[in-house]
Amino acid sequence: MNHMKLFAATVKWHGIKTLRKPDIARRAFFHGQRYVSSGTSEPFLSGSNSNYVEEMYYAWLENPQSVHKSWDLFFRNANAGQTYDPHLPDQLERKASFLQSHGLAQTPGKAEKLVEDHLAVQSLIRAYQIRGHHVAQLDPLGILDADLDSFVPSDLITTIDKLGFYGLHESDLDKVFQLPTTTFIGGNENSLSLREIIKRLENTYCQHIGLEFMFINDVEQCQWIRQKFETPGVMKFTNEEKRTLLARLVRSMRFEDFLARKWSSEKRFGLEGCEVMIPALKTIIDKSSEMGIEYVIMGMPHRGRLNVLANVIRKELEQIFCQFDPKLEAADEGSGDVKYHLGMYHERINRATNKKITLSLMANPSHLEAVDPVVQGKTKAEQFYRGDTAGKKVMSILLHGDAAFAGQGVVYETFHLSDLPSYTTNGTIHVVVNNQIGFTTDPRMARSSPYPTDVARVVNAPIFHVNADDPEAVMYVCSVAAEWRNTFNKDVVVDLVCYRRRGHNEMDEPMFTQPLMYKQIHKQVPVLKKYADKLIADGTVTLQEFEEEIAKYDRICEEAYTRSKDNKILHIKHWLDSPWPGFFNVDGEPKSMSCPPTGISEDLLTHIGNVASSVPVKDFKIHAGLSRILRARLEMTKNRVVDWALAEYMAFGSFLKEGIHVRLSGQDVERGTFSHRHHVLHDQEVDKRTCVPMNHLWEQQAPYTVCNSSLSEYGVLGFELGFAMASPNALVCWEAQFGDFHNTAQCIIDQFISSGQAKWVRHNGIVLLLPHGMEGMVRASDSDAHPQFPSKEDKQFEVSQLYECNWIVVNCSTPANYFHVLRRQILLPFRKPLIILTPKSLLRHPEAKSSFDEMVSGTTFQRVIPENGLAAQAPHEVKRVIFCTGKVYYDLVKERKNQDLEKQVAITRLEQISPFPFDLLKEELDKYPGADLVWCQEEHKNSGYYDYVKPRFRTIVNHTRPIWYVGREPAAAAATGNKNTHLVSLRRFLDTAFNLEAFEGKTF
Ligand SMILES: Cc1ncc(C[n+]2csc(CCOP(=O)(O)OP(=O)(O)O)c2C)c(N)n1
Ligand SMILES: [Mg+2]
Repeated sequence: MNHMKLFAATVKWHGIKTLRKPDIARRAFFHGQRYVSSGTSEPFLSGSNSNYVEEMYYAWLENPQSVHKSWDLFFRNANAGQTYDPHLPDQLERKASFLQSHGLAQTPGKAEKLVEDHLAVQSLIRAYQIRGHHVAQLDPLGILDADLDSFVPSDLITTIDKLGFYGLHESDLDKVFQLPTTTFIGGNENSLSLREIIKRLENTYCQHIGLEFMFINDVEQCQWIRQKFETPGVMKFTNEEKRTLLARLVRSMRFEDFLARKWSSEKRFGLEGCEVMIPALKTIIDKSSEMGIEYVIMGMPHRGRLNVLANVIRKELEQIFCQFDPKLEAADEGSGDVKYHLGMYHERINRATNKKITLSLMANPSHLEAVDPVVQGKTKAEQFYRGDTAGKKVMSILLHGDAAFAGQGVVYETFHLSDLPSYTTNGTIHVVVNNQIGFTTDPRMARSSPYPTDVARVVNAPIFHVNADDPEAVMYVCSVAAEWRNTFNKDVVVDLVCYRRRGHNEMDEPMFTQPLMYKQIHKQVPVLKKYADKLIADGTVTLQEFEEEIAKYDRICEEAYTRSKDNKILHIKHWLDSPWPGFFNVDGEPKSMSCPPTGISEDLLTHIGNVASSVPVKDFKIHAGLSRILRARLEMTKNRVVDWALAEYMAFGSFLKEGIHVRLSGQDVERGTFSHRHHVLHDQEVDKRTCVPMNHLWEQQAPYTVCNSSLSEYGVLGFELGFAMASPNALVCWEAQFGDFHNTAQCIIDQFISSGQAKWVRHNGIVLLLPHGMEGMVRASDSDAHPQFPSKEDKQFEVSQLYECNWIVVNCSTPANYFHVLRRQILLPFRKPLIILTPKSLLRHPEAKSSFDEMVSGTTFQRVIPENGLAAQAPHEVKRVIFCTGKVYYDLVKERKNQDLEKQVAITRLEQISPFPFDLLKEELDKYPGADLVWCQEEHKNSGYYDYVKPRFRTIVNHTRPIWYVGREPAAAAATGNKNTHLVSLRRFLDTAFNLEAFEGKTF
């Protein structure tokens, strides 16, 4: 950087002359060359030949068509286009042979030199475009290298001697060069002196903005960026714009000051050191609103969040201030959350454009970056419901901290969704608060990439680094970012290189760990003062006006503070980020506490079955194996039975008729991991021709989206959760490839799905399909523990219990029950996450079929499927009741038959695991008073449901009867990979299950 300044000074000292007139330019161009030909050594260019080429060149400059096309080509190549320097010798060779073939040259001469120098200048220009950002002055503190490296690229002209790299010399500085088409530094001029070229490149690429974009492999996009930043005078602001910027900085800064004054010992994760973020966001929003955006969905971490709520979203200040009152009582149920996690939704008029704009800040947990995919999913849904396929009305903005942006893998997973057809939000604007520290960790210890933003390069997103102490540069960059998104519908990153004035939070002492940095920070003049001084000095505002602006905002804060004291009750629902108008009653409660039967008419079942068995598009050739599958479906439909896949079809299809959108997303969901689903048919003869029969059910139907996702759980589950947030009238399902893999998305499950409603009073009806056999186990929640259970006369128990739990976990043993639980998900008067442990081998098990009779109108989901065979007919003689869930039921039934114990042993299936069906199980337990009670599971003791069901069964029997365990021993790994071991352990526990003496004499 110091080199840079030195060179700028040198250039100035030499004096910059812009040669405007074409004739002067031409003269300077030729007569100013370093290697002026000596007539003797260069016969071709000596005397009249030289004049001839010169004349031809001048003529070409006036009008390229006036010379022979071979000369046109030659001069054009010399002036433009050839930008890749390794080819330079090659190019020269070709030129030489060109000249030779025309009998014009033996040795390099004037024309050669002309070409050489032009190519050198082109390379130089390109060097700045690629590497200029490495020497840009990005750190407001002036002590750190934003790219973690103090190296100065050798091809940037930071000192005069660097010209030698290009075969140029100080004396060439005033020579004029034709500019290639890959630069816009000339503005209206086609040629500039080398001195001016370097100066303009420095201005564009090495001042307060560092541009990284040359890795983008689309020339049009590169040209667009070059034009936006290189064109002389682009960064001009009107006085009005400058005053608005100052006023916004006043608000940003005084808000933090106000909080610091009133609550000096409270954590608030203030924005000091990056106050410019508020005007930056406002510029993005203004500019986007101007271009037609109506809805902006934002996700952000802790830093500056309260300021964003106050000054960007415009949440009433008193609502924010009252949150600091420790005596504030919560009116809503649930645990609530800290103030810098809550979300917000606000519709208002954008003052800059006078257009309506809706802003939504998504609530998020502490887990940094976890909200990114959630924001994207919600944005996609809002675009989808508006038919905004190109993202012209709805967009997302994601804010990041530098350490988290570089460190958290979900950032990468989210970027990889950005260009997938069913996941793209048509461009996100990322804003990084790059305060060059993460808690107490220096960037050099926090990342291996030069910038915290390098992750964005994988999707060819341009990255605009900007010194946050230059508010005008920040505004310009933000406005270009908004235009970029609008033009190319691609992601873009704005990296606000700033500092953190205080510790990680206001209580932390940063001098413990970053003493030198903080010595500098303590000396740092706040950006507001710097900018105000500048505007006062150039007469844009007066000191008095500035002081009045400050006084005005301070007054606003004081008045709000006074009003905030009247707020004694906190309504978390006032902080909802995704309200569902009309779904709840005016108090935000469900409109009823009942759920209608979930069955559908026989006609509907038949119709859906027929479509599911067909290829509803003409001349479409499907695979022969698939034809067999479809024929089997048709057969089942005729026989009024369904397997798993068909039951799912029935549930999805029925919703589409009712106008409910269905979305199924996850790895390989279109076909289904186990090749059972086949929701997308592929033409065997026409590449990429596909058909989704589900979208051919009715003339008027809701659309069905089924989409194979990227190989990500964290990102994609977060995305679908966000999608499900946008509307209660959609069934949004995410399927894991195998259930076990859900745990790479554990953060979404724990922080959003399991606890989201408790923290943010926000409902969500997402469905998780987790193929489950021996492997994996979803963690059942404890929050549904129900110490008391009502008598079975309480008809509302089932629904109210669902309402009170945090999520629903089911493991269905029949296709019909799977159908019903999906249907119930939408027919309930509220939304609750649903986790379904879905089968693998049962998908094709001959016994795992259901009749239409179990699905027609009037039928419902069965939380418990009681024994209904011989044992149930004489319950008093039953010696044992085995309770189980899922696939093991079929193993147990087979074994019971083998051992001829159908009268002695009852087998009852627990289909809904959470909330626990206390009422129905009590009925079962009461029915078999003389039987011992067994819980049987195929999972290992420490990974199945035993620990969850045991205390609940005991509650039912009031601790008077034991519930014995039958299943595999505890194990560290979820499943064995050895078939024999698996079968031996299965045999062993089946033997125990039917050994009626197994527990005799044992105590509990
Ligand atoms: C996933 C996760 N890990 C760790 C933390 C703890 N934590 C909170 S803030 C923070 C530092 C974040 O640094 P940065 O992203 O640069 O943001 P800044 O605080 O500097 O604005 C850490 C490690 C967290 N909140 N989330
Ligand atoms: Mg940081």
